[in-house]
Amino acid sequence: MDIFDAGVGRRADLEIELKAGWGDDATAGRVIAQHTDRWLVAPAVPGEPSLRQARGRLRQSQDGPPVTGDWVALDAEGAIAGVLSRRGSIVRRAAGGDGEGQVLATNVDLALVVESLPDPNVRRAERFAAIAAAGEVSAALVLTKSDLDPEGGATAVLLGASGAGKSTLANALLGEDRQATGDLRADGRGRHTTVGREMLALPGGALLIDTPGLREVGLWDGAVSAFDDIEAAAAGCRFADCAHDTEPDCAVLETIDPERIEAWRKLVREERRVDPARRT
Ligand SMILES: Nc1nc2c(ncn2[C@@H]2O[C@H](COP(=O)(O)OP(=O)(O)OP(=O)(O)O)[C@@H](O)[C@H]2O)c(=O)[nH]1
Ligand SMILES: [Mg+2]
Ligand SMILES: [Zn+2]
Repeated sequence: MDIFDAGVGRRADLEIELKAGWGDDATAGRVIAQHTDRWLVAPAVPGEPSLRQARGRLRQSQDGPPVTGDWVALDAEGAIAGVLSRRGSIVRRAAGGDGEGQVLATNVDLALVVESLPDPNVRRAERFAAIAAAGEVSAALVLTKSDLDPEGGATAVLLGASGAGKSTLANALLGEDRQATGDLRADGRGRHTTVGREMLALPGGALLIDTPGLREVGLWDGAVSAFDDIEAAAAGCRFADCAHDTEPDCAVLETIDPERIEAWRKLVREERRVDPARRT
């Protein structure tokens, strides 16, 4: 087995939970495969995974045996002594439906739900996404086999600040270094390397437009429509010209997250700077 760096998925408080639960002699490992009564465990530092056994009581515990993705505590003899708390699990209701769930994977941050073109099954994708959501895992939909879809080939556009890495990403998707990319300045920001807007044909059939980064996010009419919840809430304010600032009975202040209000204010200020006549 090759060296496997389980530390990539390591979380900050791992050691604290490990020592508190299993003592100073315990070490952490991550289950990277399950076999019957044996688990392939990678150490929390880069190293070679090895097959481990689990202590008997663990095999009967109510969380069930360790599963792929689990962080486990290894005791002084190198056996799995316990399973650390799970964050983000994909749980399938066991066949037969006796209510017991089967944990398919755990400690996952993102579920990639895969459907194939040209006929993705939307209902099924929704069920997979719901399973992910139930386990507190974010989900993204991946559509494969775009080559089989006569209507594949969407046109995408890269937007972002200069130096964000748009052209680097375009080159990665192209599979060749077509777009010039900028040297990183000491402050980590780019220097307006891309000067025109250019459409590129990606190997998968999609089109991608690379654009020069904007020094400040460009301002456009209607950007505030991304904040229509604020506009909707404003209908409930006592004063028709409420600035949602210090006014009494302000429905915006009462119902909208202050950080969101601040983001909206910032955008409105910027729109005014561009078009002083605008009073949204
Ligand atoms: N460390 C690191 N650097 C990256 C990554 N992606 C891009 N860069 C670097 O960021 C710098 C700017 O990348 P570009 O792709 O030219 O950025 P851009 O968004 O196209 O910039 P403009 O064309 O000026 O709008 C280059 O030095 C890249 O090598 C990344 O994932 N990691
Ligand atoms: Mg660029
Ligand atoms: Zn108000």
